[in-house]
Amino acid sequence: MPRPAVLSLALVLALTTGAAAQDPAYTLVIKDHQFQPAEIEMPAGQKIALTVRNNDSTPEEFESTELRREKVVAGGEEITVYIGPLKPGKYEFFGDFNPNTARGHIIAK
Ligand SMILES: [Cu+2]
Repeated sequence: MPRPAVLSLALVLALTTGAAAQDPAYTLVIKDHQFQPAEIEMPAGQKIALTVRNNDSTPEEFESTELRREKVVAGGEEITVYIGPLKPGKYEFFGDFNPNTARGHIIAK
């Protein structure tokens, strides 16, 4: 019966083309309303899982106009943001609740 084989192939394709555990993973930490590190280098042309951990007690919002991402991370919590695949270049991000101090950028190469 061909039907089960077709279904399992479709499942394998779904698992390998989505955001998966093998995506390169990076972590940003927020402390004292600043991002650490303030500069992250990432491979261009790949989907990236970026975890943003907030070690402050107050909420922050990870935001990037260039990456078109905006996500609140509560105090003491963490979020994961999927970005890319990116073209080589520099992408600014900031904390929308503390935009004067919480700033950084991604370098994709
Ligand atoms: Cu915002």
